Amino acid sequence: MTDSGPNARPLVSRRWFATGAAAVAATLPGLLAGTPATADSKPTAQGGSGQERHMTLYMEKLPGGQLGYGLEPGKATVPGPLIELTEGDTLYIDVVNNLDTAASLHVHGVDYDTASDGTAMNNSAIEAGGRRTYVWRTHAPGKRHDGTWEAGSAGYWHYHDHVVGTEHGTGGIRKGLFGPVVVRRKGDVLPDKQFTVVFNDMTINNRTAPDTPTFTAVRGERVEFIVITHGDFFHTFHVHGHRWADNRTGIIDGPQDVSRVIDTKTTGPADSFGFQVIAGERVGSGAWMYHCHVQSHSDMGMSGVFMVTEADGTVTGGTPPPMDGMSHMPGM
Ligand SMILES: [Cu+2]
Repeated sequence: MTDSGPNARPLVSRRWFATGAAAVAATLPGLLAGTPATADSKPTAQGGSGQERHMTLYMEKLPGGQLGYGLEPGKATVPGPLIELTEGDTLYIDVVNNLDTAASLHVHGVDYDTASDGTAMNNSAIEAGGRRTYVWRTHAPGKRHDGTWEAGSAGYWHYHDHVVGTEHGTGGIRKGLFGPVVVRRKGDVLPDKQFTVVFNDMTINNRTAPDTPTFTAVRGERVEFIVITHGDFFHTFHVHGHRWADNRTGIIDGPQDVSRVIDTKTTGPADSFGFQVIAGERVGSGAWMYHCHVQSHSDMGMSGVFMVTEADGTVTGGTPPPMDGMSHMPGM
């Protein structure tokens, strides 16, 4: 499949983003800020002022015994839709359970009370055919009364069922009831494209090669990978030709930033992380492999393609042309 599939979901999340001022700001930063947008300027996350948002999520059966979350009836996907927030936002999610079994929505990383926990233990699951509103809150970093700092909600997180199969949602997760969450800090750089990779047992997004997602980007585009792991195994996410900083965003603050720069990251069940890279930066266009680097896992199909093309759709392969706007960098 190509990125017209579920992993083209940035468009979906942008669309519901677009119901609030944040999306307009994200689309037209220069206009709103009163400064002209230049080739070098990138949209950044706005909001963070306590916006309230609403969305509806449907839990549905998919072909092949899979289950999924979707934004419309009949449109469920594996993984489910990307949900994006900016620190300070509150999200009300009206979840419709169109399954023939109880199921739920449980989230990592954001603030919620037990009524939005999504487990049978505290009576926050949804019976078959029912619906329930879950409330996710987020906050910016701040100083506590004792002078210590409290971390903000920003990060790469995820949601999943916690009911189907066992009280831990083992069956629901195995069949596809999971999806990505990105919480941004005000001012974070926004990507041009977003790709979600879920290592679920011995699959990527419940598929194995050659049916794993092909992610496509034009050289120079800012691309965001969101990586989530589920199931019983530990994996090592690796993407060829690209590297990132092992910090909250994957981007370094400057030449003195001590963040470790990596191109492989070990990840275990319920872990999530993400990062942004520039597609083809210093390496050019072409077919770049991404995969689990546990050798037996990649051999069993945990592998896919990050396809970087030139703007006209061609691929240079071999010698990359210089990146636009990089000629001022030392060493170029
Ligand atoms: Cu693996």
